[in-house]
Amino acid sequence: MTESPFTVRGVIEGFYGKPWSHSQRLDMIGFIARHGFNTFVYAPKDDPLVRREWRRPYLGAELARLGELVEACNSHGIDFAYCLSPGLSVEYSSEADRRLLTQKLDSIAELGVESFGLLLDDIPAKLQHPSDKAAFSSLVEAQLSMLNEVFSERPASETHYVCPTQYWGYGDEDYISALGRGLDRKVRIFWTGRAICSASLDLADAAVFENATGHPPTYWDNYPVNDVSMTNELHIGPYRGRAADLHKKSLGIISNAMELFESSKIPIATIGSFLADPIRYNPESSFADAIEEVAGSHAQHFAIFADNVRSSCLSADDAPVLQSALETFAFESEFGNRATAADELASLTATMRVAADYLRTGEAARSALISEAKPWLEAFATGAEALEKVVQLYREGKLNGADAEILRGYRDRLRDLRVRVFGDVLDMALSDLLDSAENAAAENQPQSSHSEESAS
Ligand code: LTM
Repeated sequence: MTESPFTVRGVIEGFYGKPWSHSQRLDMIGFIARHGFNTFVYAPKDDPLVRREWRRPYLGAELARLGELVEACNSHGIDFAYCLSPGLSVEYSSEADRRLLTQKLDSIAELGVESFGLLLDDIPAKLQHPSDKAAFSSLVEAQLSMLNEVFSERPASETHYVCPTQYWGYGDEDYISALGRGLDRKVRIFWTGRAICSASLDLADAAVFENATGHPPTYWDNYPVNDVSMTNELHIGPYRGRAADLHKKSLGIISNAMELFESSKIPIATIGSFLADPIRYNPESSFADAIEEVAGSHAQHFAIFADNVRSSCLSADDAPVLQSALETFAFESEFGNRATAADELASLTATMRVAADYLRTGEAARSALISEAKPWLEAFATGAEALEKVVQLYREGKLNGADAEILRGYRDRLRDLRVRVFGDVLDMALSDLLDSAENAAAENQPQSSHSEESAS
């Protein structure tokens, strides 16, 4: 295996939602080590000791569990980075708060941790405490004063990360430029790219960031995370849209995972393949390999399901195989061989139905990966049933008749399920069929009532 060109190859538990369990974290550390990563960043937004109650120290069992994570990382050659998010309540100018930050980092350093992050994302963008307003002229000045004092007192051998308050954009905005210029060059600055969840990351943007801040970006890549407004999407699709030469202007990539632990492993495995060899990385073959590994004996059926839940900011194709079958059907039924127009769609639909039935019963349904995906799987099963109905109505010559109204029920049920499966593909196809049926019905209406009206 050739050596990865990326210095930092990580996964961050940095999502909003129920934090992973201790055993899941241990499992993930082994998993990412097998996939060539070298960093695990501990930053669960809803671990109270990380954010809301950042001043409270780890004690007893909580401290011991962190120690076990550090040991697991050490034994797998993974750097464990511990992060604190004090920004909701910190008084930047307060000596007492700075001391508490130092003490908390010290207590974790005693476990053998040598990498720390101070995260200032998703916090008030203005100074809040009167003392801070009196002491500083801007947020960035306050943050630099605190960060520089805390970091300067730490051992030179430690690695330090900072997540800025403005962590996405063009990379040369006033705030991020001042923050970067004010931090020691060794500090690694997180950046998510042009957007919170960026469709692409490229060398030109990385260069803008580096020129403005004096630091190459360390990408906090918000994929596959699906928290907050993305909870209706299951981000299991492969990694895409990251330039193969990104390592030339960035330190590396740290992928923010989903609360859905097993599902996260599929895209994370593809991210591992990209980081290991970005030039030869092939999203589709990496995706197939990842499904094979994570879904195990259920992989064949899971792959059919997974192909229809690709929607994310990284993917323009929602359900590529279904999209193509529906396009063939639409064309052939109008301009081609009407007798065989539905054959491809029928065979795909049958495969989908078998997969849905298999994944929703027995041992498959009980597996952690598949039970996590249950809401999406239910929608997938409903969609497969809707497509079977389309094929049946077509073959019976009823697709343009009153019977097509049944499709409205399926479409509305899928909308009510509020999870994104098939992207827009199935909804648009069902809506088109309903429109065509309505138009056909209108054309077939006898003209009599109309002519009676005009006659009177
Ligand atoms: O992205 C960053 C730096 N912070 C938060 C994450 O914790 C969150 O998981 C993602 C996705 O919603 N967005 C954020 O703003």
